[in-house]
Amino acid sequence: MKKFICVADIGPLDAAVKEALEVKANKFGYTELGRNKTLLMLFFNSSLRTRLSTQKAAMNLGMNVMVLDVNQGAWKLETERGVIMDGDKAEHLLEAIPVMASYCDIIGVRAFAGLTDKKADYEEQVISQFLNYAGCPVFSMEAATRHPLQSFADLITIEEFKTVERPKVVMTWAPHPKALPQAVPNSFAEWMNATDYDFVITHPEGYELDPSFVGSAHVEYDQKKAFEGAHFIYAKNWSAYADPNYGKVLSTDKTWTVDAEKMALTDNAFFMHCLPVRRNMIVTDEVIESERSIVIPEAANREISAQTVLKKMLETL
Ligand code: AN0
Ligand code: CP
Repeated sequence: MKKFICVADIGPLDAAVKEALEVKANKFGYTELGRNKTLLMLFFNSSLRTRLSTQKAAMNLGMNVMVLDVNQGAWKLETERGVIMDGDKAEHLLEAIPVMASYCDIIGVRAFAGLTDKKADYEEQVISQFLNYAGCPVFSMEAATRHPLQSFADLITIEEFKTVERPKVVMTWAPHPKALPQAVPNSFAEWMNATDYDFVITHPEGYELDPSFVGSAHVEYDQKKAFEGAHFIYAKNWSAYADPNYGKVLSTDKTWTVDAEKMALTDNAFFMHCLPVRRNMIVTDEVIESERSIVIPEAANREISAQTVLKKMLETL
C-alpha cells in the first residue's frame, strides 16, 4: 500500500478487518518487518491518540520513529504555491517535503481543514502535496476531509462488539462550542457506506454533510426517531459544510446532547466517540461512564488500525 487517505486505499473491508484482528492477536509477530525503517509523523495540529497510537504501532513493527510538530520548534511552513513569502512562514512545503522524505521511509501527516476556504480544504491541498512530492508511502493522520485511521478503528470496534450481523449504526451530531472539521463524520460515513450495516445520520437542519460522503445513508432530522432500535450511537460534532455557512457553528443546542433518556430509545446501543470529547456538551457523564460506553476500547483500536496500515505499507517497500 502506497497511500492511505480514504476507504478505497485499504481494499476490501472484510479482509482489512480480518488482518487487523490478526495483528491484534499477534502485535509482536512482525518486528522484523520494520527493522531499519523509519516513520516520520508530521503534525500541523494537536493530537493525543493519533500521536501515541501510531508511534506505538510503528514500535510494535520494529520501526524507528521521528515526530515533528510543525509550528512548534520547526520552521512555519507555507502550503500554497505562488505566495510572496514575506510573512511568518520561513519555509515552503515544496522544499520541506523532499527534505523530510530523504530521512524516512513512510510519512504520516496530520493537517486539519482550515475551515475558511472550502475549495482548498476539499481539494486536500496539504496532504495531496505530500502524495505528489514525497516519493514514499504517505498516510493520513486526519487530513482536511477524512480521518481514515479513526474510521478503520471504529469499524474494527463495531465488528468486535456487534451482536447482530447487520447492526443499525447511528451517527449523531452533538453540540460543541468551537468550529470543528467535517473530517471525522465524512470519513465515518464513507466507511459505514462501504459496509452492509443499516447506517443513519442525524443532525439539525443546516448541518448537511457533503452529499458524496452521505452517499446512500439515511438522513433523519429527528434525533429521537433516529435513535430508535440503534445498536451503536456514534456521536460527533462538526461545523456546517453547506454555503454560505461553511466552517461555522450554527447551533450549540444542548437538546442534541446524548443523554441516558435518548440512549433508552435504542436497542441497548453501545456509545462511541473518537475522542477528545467535551462532557455534558456532546455526551453526559452518565452515558460516557456507562457500561455501554466503548470509547476506551475504540481508542485502543487506534493502535491496531495504525499497525495494520503500517504493516501493509512496509510490505510494499
Ligand atoms: C478534531 C476534529 O473534530 O476533527 C480531532 C478529532 C479526532 N477535534 C477537535 O479538534 C476537538
Ligand atoms: N481521535 C483522535 O484522532 O484523537 P487525537 O486528536 O487525540 O489524535
